[in-house]
Amino acid sequence: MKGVFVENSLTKFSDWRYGLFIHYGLYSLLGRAEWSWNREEIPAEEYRALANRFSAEKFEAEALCDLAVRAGMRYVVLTTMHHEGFRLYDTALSDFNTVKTAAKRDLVAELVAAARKRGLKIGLYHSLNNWHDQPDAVAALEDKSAYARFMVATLARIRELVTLFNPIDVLWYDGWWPFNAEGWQAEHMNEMVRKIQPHILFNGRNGLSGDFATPEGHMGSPNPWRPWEACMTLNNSWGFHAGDHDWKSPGQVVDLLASAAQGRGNLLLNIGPRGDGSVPEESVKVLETVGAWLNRCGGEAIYDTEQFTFDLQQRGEHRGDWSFHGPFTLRKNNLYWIIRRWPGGTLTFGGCQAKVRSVSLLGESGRPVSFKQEGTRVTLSGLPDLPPDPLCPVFRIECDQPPSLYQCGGLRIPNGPHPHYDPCPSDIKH
Ligand code: FHN
Repeated sequence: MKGVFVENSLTKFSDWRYGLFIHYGLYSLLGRAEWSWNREEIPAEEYRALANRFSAEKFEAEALCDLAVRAGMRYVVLTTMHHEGFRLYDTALSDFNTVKTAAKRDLVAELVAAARKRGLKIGLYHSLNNWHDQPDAVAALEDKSAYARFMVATLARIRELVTLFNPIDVLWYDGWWPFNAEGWQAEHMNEMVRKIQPHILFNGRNGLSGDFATPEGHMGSPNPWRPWEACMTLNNSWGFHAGDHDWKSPGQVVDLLASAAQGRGNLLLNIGPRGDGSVPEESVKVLETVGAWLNRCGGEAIYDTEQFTFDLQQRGEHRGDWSFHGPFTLRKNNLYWIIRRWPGGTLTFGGCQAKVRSVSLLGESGRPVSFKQEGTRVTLSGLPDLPPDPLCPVFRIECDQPPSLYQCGGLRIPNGPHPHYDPCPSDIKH
């Protein structure tokens, strides 16, 4: 199927909203992120020898999936094999894997079982690029016979993966360079996989557009009517980096979630376990803090929302945040205001194209809030000087119809294709 979004019970993809991305491999032992073999030109034998001390003694699938649940996440995506070619599962195609080396464990099988036990959706990341096995993609690009052998091996790996782990929900392709869809035989690849798992979803990273767009490092998709999933690091590294302490704050993660909620997209937020499999405590703390907020008051504003973007200029960021206090999200007749900067006293927003019926503060108190509406201008009053939530207070603004917000300069995205509207400016690549 050419990138047709497969609608079935497994694939209400945008409802998943929030997932845990896990980058774990031999590179984790080095602590210099996942490209260190390539960037440092480490000799192949020296890199391969890492497998002899990759014991993964603190890799605990149950604890990782418990963390995902506490974080408020609904799915997990694990790297089964990154570009380094080291498989975290029991493959018959290579001994370069965690069962035949120091760990003596099938880490993918452990995680899939733990995820299923908790009702988490499961995505398996798999790199098409493979720096370990020969011929590699570079040789394949330069030599026809090498290309034929490379593709036989690549397709065999993909076929084995989706046969060993069946059913899963997403096959998360990565490492798509240097080939295009034709080079990867991507139509055949996807048809081969769908013969084994008809329900499975593909991201758009084997040269085809896949079932969902896959922005990386930024929120939002150029085509607002197609499912999308933004993958983001919690610091600046996918694989564990001992020197990267630049952790996003819980408030910044809330901004990312609000952006996903506004655009009916997903946030796939990454952790990079250390070489022994343990998870950096700072990343656990951020995930748990945001998870507690989702559970306390934020979940109603983040999950099961409708598309809501009213400023074309900010479309790429899906911010929909004209107020300087925090982003809005939308769910049926309710507007949600996530307050990231609490001024106290009163809060006002303009451009409200619906009649407000009531305003309440989400969370334990759930108390009603005084408000007045003058035309499209709404003012909430009687607010305490200090924010009533330790992370981000959230207001539910109940309206007489699905509200839209727009003001001078900001426009609503049409609810569907429009003869004069260009949803995908040519400067946006995917
Ligand atoms: O090269 C990889 C990178 O290491 C990381 O896995 C990201 C995650 O989306 N994908 C590729 C870069 O786009």
